[in-house]
Amino acid sequence: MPATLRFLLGDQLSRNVSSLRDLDPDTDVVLMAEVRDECTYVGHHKKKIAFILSAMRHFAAELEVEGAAVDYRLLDAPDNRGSLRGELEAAVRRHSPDRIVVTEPGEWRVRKDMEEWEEVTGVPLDMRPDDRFLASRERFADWARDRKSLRMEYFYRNMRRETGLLMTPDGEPEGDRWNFDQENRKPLQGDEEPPEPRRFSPDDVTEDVLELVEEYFGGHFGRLRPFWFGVTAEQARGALDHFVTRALPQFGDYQDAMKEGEPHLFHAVVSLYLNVGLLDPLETCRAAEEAYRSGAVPLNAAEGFIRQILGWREYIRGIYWLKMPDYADTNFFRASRPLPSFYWTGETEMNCMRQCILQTRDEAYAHHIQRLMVTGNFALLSGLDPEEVENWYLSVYADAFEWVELPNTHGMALFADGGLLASKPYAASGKYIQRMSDYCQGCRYEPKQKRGPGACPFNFLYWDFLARNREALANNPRMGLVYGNLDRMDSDQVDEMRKEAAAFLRGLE
Ligand code: DLZ
Ligand code: SF4
Repeated sequence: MPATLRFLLGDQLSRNVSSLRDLDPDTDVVLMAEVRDECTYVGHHKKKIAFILSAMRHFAAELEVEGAAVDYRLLDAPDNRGSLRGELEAAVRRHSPDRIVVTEPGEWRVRKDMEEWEEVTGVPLDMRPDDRFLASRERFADWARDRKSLRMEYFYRNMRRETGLLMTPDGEPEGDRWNFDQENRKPLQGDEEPPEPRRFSPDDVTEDVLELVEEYFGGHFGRLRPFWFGVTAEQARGALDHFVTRALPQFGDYQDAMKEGEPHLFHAVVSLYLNVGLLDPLETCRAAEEAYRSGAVPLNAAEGFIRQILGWREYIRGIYWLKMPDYADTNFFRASRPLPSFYWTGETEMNCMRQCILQTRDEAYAHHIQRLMVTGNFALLSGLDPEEVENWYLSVYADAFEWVELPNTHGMALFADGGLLASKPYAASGKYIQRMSDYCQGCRYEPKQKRGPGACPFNFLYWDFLARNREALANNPRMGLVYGNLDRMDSDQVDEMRKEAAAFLRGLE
């Protein structure tokens, strides 16, 4: 019988993903391909490449145990074509399938390529919806239609109603409130003892991949070892359960806090598993809900965690597909400054930046506030080129795929979309970082000082950003207060800060 060729990508590692749902082990072939193009279209962090390739190998082995025929293409096979399309064409020649089945990919770039696959192979292509998400693209588009404001909060409430997560039997939100965001912003007191995330020792399969990554991608950013990510669905579930019992109770309070030497604090570190299909989003939310219902965790923790997955993650992905490809080209502030080299080396005297960058180098991880309010905030205030900043985020984080990275960086951090996602730019001075972290204690700069030697760059850059972009922002009702503050400042002082900012920004180049 002619075969069905099912081409599974490296971030689609779910047994019930749409392309595998009707898998017939007797007649079908599952194609999985390690390819150089996917490892290098941005210079991914070494840990990220190792994670994806090892997870792919483990997933292929599980399918084989099930009896499925897997045509698994190793990166270093002498005849590896180096691209998804090249590998598909070669597999079509090997298997002569009568149809190709795929799940639509998570990135526009790959989707455009995929749309040509039927023509280049001459084999009918069945591209199925990506059901690793709770809201389909159509469902999101329906929600967005005719809406003036696409704010996440309203979408999130719909998703709560639809799934019943944290809802009472009468259809009301648990605790009579939808959102406990105000209770997610405590700085650390100093005596907390954050648990470590669940770590896994590399098995032989992962060891092989680590050697491969060192050999082929040794020049990429990031430290490869120690490598401790889970690489199977079972390990990912173990990491989730570990988080729910150890860290979730305090996750709510300290979601936004930052501490030197504590890259993970009370965070789950499961986004990488969710984003390659090793964890199911609904199951992940249910685990947090159960912990709340059993009295093990407070509501602000369960709700804060569920909001990230059921609200934010789904919303961001909906926006990506609704607005691409034009979305990536917007540049509201016409920002064009090149990304400073310290984003790759960590060699800067700003301790907050240094800590967040070095941690990123070591762990391929930073939590949302480190990404948004430190490295992202600096990029916003300094007017860094959105495309360069986006490539950095897409490269350096193990959980980064364009569907999530682009709206998060372009819209949330850089406000490059002019306010589609955020009602105002997440611009902040050194005061915010001082309140939410202990970074300033180890810094050569003084977070309270706005100008003169030793002034925190986030301060003069903040006021310069506001003054520089007055025309673009002054009509934003949520900016009235800060522009009022700027206008009340002594104009000579403002001029001096702006001169310092200009000198500092020149120094970046
Ligand atoms: C990110 C990534 C990497 C590093 N390597 C591979 C690979 O070798 N083979 C593969 O099928 N997928 C890989 N991926 C994930 C793809 O880049 C991902 O499927 C697209 O970005 C679409 O989301
Ligand atoms: Fe960052 Fe300024 Fe604090 Fe230094 S003083 S850590 S630059 S916020």
